[in-house]
Amino acid sequence: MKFYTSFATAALLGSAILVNTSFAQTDNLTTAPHTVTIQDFAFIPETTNVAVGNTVTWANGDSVTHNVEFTAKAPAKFKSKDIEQNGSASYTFTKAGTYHYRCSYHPNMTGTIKVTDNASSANKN
Ligand SMILES: [Cu+2]
Repeated sequence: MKFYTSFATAALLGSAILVNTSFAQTDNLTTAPHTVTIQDFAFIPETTNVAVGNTVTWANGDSVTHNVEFTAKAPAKFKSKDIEQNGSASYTFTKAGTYHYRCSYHPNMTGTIKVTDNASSANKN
């Protein structure tokens, strides 16, 4: 019996680690900081799912200056300051919806933030 319990605990721990790994890859863990990395003229990940109230930080790993500007159809207006190498800018989402954005200096650099009303639907992807 004792052996069985230990085995079950180990199995649970194992699946918890697997779950955490998949969250990290899809950036869906709403309690984690949401960071979009700017690298090689691209936003990585291209799409990030968050919940209302979450903050997304864009961190620039390029040597070139970039920024983040929501497109006209986004539920809110935002244009970041210039983000220089190793710099970052953040935005806290207060309205649900789909936010397409781009770097206004390099309009082919695009990304999306999907904001849902609550944490449980954000986790559904
Ligand atoms: Cu840019």
